[in-house]
Amino acid sequence: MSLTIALSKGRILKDTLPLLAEAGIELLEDPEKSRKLIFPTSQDGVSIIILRATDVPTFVQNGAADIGVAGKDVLVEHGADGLFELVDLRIAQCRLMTAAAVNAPAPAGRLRVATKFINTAKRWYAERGEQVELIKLYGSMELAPVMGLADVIVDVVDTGKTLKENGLEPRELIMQVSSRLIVNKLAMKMKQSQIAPLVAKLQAAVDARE
Ligand code: PRT
Ligand code: MG
Repeated sequence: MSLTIALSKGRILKDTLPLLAEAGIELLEDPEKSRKLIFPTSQDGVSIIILRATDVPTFVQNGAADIGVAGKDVLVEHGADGLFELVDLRIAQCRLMTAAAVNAPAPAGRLRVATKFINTAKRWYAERGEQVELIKLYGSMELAPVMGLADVIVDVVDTGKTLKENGLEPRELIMQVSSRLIVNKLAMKMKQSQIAPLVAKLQAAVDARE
């Protein structure tokens, strides 16, 4: 039986590979040094595909990948229909926050919020009864307040260095984020004999780190 695992380059790949290795799955080639997007592994029939972080839930949801690793920020924004979130891998930890220019006062009118997390931001401000104007961006969110495009941003923060270097400060915590192991619902049923042991091994590898 074949099994496809969806990962994204960068911190998720880097932090997931040691966990997969503990479950007996190792890459034969370094994806960071290759243009290929699909890689065989040390385990027969198990391959790893490399996607944009935000595309991982889409592939898993539709069964184009059986399993994936995605940040909670991405999962909440995308919605979790058709997939199970089975393990908190506790990797790629960060916080989803609002941020604004240092000491900037709240604007008189409607707050302008720039973010790539449109659904999450909309829900969060709605829960507060705040009517805001949402501005969809795909990257370099930090520039929006600096250039006067928005009053605040909603973005992921780790050390806070990027905010600081751009004259911004963190304001409100929206959620704590870590990466999760997600599994396609149908694959969970059809490939249970393959997936269940893998999930158990990954959970054990995570628990062993506490
Ligand atoms: O980069 P790309 O546009 O392809 O996609 P992406 O940014 O969504 O993916 P990637 O690989 O950068 O991040 C994947 C996941 O890692 C995210 O979905 C988060 O769950 C998690 N994660 C953990 C982070 C960070 N830490 C993080 N620091 N994702 C992004 N960042 C950004 C942050 O927004 C800032 O711009 O990294 C920059 C440095 O952060 P500071 O606070 O340390 O300066
Ligand atoms: Mg990035």
